[in-house]
Amino acid sequence: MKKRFEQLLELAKDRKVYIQTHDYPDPDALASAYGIQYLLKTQGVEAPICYFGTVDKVNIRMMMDIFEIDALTRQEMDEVEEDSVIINIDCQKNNSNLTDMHGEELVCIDHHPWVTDVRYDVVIHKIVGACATLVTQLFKELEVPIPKEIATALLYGIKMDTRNLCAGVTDDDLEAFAVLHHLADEKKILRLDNNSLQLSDLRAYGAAIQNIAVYGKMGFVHIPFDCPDGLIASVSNFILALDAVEIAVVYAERSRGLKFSVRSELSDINAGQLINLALRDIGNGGGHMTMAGGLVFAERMHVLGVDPDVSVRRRFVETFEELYGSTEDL
Ligand SMILES: [Mn+2]
Repeated sequence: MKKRFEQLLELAKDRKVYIQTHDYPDPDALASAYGIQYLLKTQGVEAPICYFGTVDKVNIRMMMDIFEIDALTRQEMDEVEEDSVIINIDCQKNNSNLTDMHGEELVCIDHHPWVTDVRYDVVIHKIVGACATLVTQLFKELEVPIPKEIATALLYGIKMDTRNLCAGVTDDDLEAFAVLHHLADEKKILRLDNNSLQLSDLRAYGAAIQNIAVYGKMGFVHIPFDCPDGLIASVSNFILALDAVEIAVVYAERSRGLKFSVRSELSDINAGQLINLALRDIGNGGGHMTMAGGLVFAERMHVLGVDPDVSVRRRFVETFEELYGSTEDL
């Protein structure tokens, strides 16, 4: 890891460097970007954080305020020079949730299953619960002390991406958690934890309560308006809390297509594979065993016919049966 970070510094010589998270970044993506930004700064490299999409979730906005995380404006992103070095963090190029920006994507730091065929010059990748875990390991290997603010953000990133160390957590995450736990500001973590919902989010939860359809142990929710990725994921977790639902499929309208979040709490059901196959000819999808996301492209929406909800449910049920047998046996 240390060597790869040195390669990254080599790339950064005489070139501008930018840290790009996926669109609509979540706490793990922002915390990881914030940590890498600090690490680079200790080596004399200034690297602004940038992302497409907006941050509308209240806890993420609060996170940016508390830690004074700055991101480039859209206009500043448009002015990025083509020979700049882009670090993709918590995502990979060609992911449906990563808009292409100016500059060369030469570095990737990510914890999701490797799906891209893009050849990065430097890759720091391991499948763990949170990208913040990899960033914490980088601090340790480089023997750079982790400031309190950074430790707090990274800890929050790990908590959020592993649902409080309950989902997709690995030994690496637990080790990182133990390191950060001693350094972090507990009051700030509590403040962030206790303010994750805003009034406008209730519309999406309302849609979930009204529209939920359960097939076997699969719960489907169509949120009939555009909403941020983070909120779709929260609604997904929300319906997963129902005892009748073991697999959550939640989707919202996005640029005339559909944006998906899938959650599985059954250890033998792979959420990433499920969505990847269910949307194979109309969009894309992928992710972890327990959490995944995807997109139905606007230009392929017509394939879903007059009743897209029925088609979506049929696709997931059929894919499920193809992979695991009857949904009744769940
Ligand atoms: Mn992540």
